[in-house]
Amino acid sequence: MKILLYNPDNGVTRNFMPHLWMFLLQALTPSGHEVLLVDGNAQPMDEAGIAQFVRDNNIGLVGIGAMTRMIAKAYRMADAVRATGVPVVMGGPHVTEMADEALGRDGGPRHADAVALGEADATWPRIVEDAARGELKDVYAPVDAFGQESKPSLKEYPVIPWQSIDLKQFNLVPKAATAMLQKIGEGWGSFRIIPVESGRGCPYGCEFCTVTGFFGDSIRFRTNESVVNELLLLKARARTEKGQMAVFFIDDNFAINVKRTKSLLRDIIAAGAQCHWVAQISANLLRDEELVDLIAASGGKWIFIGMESLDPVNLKDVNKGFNKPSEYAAVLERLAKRNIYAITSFIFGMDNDTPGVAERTLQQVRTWPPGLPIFGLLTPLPATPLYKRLEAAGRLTRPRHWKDFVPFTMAHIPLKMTIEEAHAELDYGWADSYSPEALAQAVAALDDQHVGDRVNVFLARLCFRGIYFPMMRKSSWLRVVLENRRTILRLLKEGVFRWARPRNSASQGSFGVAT
Ligand code: B12
Ligand code: SF4
Repeated sequence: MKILLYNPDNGVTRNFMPHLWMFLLQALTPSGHEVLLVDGNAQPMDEAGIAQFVRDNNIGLVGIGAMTRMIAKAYRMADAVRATGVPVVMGGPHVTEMADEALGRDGGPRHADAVALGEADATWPRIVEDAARGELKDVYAPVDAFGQESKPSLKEYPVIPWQSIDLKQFNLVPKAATAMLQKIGEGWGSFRIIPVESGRGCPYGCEFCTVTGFFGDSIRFRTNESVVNELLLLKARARTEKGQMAVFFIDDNFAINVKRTKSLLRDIIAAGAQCHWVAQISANLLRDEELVDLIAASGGKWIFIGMESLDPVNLKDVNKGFNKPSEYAAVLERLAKRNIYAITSFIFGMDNDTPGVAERTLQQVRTWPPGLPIFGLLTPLPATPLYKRLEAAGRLTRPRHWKDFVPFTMAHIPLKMTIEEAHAELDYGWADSYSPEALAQAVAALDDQHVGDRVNVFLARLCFRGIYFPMMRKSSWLRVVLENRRTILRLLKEGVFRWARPRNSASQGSFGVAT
């Protein structure tokens, strides 16, 4: 049987990174079946397009995974596939919480023939075999022989065959430039950010977050050896292709067990598996100097920190009181000293927020080493404690907000400002942080750094701008390039000048494979 795994696009920007679930399920598919992958963010498709693809490729089963944000599109695509007579199985965080919605048991239309609840590592092979026999069940739940929920230990993690997977759709280097860029240095013919997980689960239980409910509060880790081998495989592929790759450790909190993280990073270094990587780590765990040293030595370049708010009252409200805004600056300095940059994430529209919160936040951000500030709105995702609290208080204005999804639009009324005021704060945060002037300042603030590091920060800012400002078309990119031409020219001039004087340092400026 031929299987298509499909991830819908998010409608705002092309994702910079593919989704791990597709590769994982592909690796867990029983032999004898062929799996094709389509990520809508890299390979846009509409309803007619997916129906045609399914017919042209003689697909026998379609698996669709989606976050809440993409679920409306996912349902439309599922409907189009089912109309061709091919069954659809859906999985991921949204349908796990809203299985009745996907199965049409809540009074609405049915979108999926089957739903995989929770982690599907163990149920996927069963789903495939049932589908091949034409005996799909409605619901697949990961349970043990006694009917108790069971979670994969990750000690037996599948080997994802990165050396042979078709990754063309995920190359961030434009096709036209590939041949030329392959010849530069170790080669830049391809550049991909690859998702790798080293563990699952987070015990912190922040009120707005799906993770603790979905993956559980017990944390499970892969063996160091299996992670190291995966990095070596990825590095080997990049080398063979005369290209570059970076890794996104998608663990919710990569240093949740600091001792384990240090041991993994030491093993990465010992095996020569260093590569440039990104990970999410909460600020409280970055107090440890030795950990930060190891992050730098193993290739860590960007750390995503869920700061959420500078207001301790807000943080306490959402059960994130372990975040201490008073230590944010020190944490960022600690990273910056080692040429590691931070992606600092903030949420506006929290219950103690008042108009002006964006500027108050930015006043602090401007005093920090340059990084990537990003902003969102407090969003009641299904089944989270936040959703339940707001629902009980009668504060949800659009209880099924995902069905008529509008990006960056609140679904409840904050306590101390209106929804419109919260939207205006969000807009201000993005516009101020990603204007050509702000980008130029971020680059200038790193004047003492290698040009590669500054190019890294600049390119990352250009990409992150697309989280909020739609960047689906080439013309949008062209406009942004034009707006930022002065900074681009400055970096280009400096790059050419430095070409003649390559640095001898151990740290690498580019965001590619450290060799
Ligand atoms: C990496 C990541 C991202 C990446 C992008 C995704 C990518 N390219 O990988 C980035 C950083 C860009 C991102 C952004 C966002 N993210 Co995010 N992200 C994650 C993260 C940390 C890891 C995802 C992952 O790979 N997990 C590991 C894999 C193995 O797990 P999985 O995807 O759940 O898949 C398993 C099962 O769900 C199931 N499954 C999944 N799909 C399917 C499909 C089928 C057919 C089947 C059978 C099974 C199945 O099987 C898999 C194996 O067990 C998760 C949290 C988490 N730990 O999952 C949040 C998470 C998915 N993100 C979340 C959110 C909210 C966002 C944002 C909306 C945040 C924001 N406010 O802007 C944005 C929106 C993105 C966009 N614009 O498209 C939420 C989603 C909650 C929800 N109900 O939708 C999560 C769960 C985190 C949270 N705080 O709650 N994210
Ligand atoms: S620390 Fe991050 S992953 Fe853990 S519960 Fe809080 S927001 Fe979710």
